[in-house]
Order: sequence, then C-alpha cells, then structure tokens
Amino acid sequence: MPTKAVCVLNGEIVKGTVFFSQDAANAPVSVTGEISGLGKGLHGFHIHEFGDNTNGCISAGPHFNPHNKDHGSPSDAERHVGDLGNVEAGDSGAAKVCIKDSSISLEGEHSIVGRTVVVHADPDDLGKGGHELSKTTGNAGARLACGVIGLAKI
Ligand SMILES: [Cu+2]
Ligand SMILES: [Zn+2]
Repeated sequence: MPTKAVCVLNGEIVKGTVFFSQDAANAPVSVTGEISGLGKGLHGFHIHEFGDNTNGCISAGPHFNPHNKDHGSPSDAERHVGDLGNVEAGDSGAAKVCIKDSSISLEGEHSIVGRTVVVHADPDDLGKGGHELSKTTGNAGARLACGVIGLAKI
C-alpha cells in the first residue's frame, strides 16, 4: 500500500493543498495539488527543515538539507533534499503541482513528514543565478504560504 501525506498551505492570500504519495520506501514520491493566489510566473517550492510555524513560515528554518549540500535544481546531484524547484502560476494566479521526485521520501532519513512546504514570492534560480543567496535559497524571496506535512489516510 502506498504511503500518503498531505499539506495544507496557508498564507495571507496564497492557499493550497499538496498531496504526496509513495509506493514503497525507495520509490519516487509523487507531489500533486493546486495553489491559488499567486502572481503569474514561477515561484520557489521547497521542503524546509522544521515543522514549526509558530512565528509564521520563517520558523520552518532553512531548506531540508540532511547531507549539507548546496542549493540546486531537483535534477542536480548537488541539491538540498528539499529542493523541489518551482511551481508556475498562470494568469488566474493558480499553479498546478505535478512533481515526481526521488530525493524526498515519506519514511527513513529523507522523510519529509513533519517538515514544512513553503511557496515563495519569487522564482527559485536553482542555484545558478549568481546571487549571494543562489547557493542557499535560490534567491526565491519571501515566504508567501506554508504548511506542515502530515500523514494522510489512503
Ligand atoms: Cu523555500
Ligand atoms: Zn535548497
């Protein structure tokens, strides 16, 4: 049976629901869902380390990075486990999430359960923007919405 998890994103304007599903411990995780209230274009989309939103999304800490690597794109070997790249919103401000990722997991040392999904104001430059923040955050700007990932029923 697949393992499932869910995250409700709650920002001032930005809202969304993200679903995670994994068929087996070492299988890729499929990440699906929808986010609304965004500006048109790309928005950084990451798993941050802590499932703590006590002071808003900032309490979630940095990108989930158990191997102390540099920030990168989901397809790079040099990436944070939490680097899921960008989601893209259309004219309506809605973004569909449709990602398959082999670094994150719903169990074991790469487990993202109990951590936080953050959607950002700006595009993630995937480590290649040449900005002083490119190698840590992708220079993705403010945290527009976040939510803690929890286990879900099938
Ligand atoms: Cu982030
Ligand atoms: Zn990162």
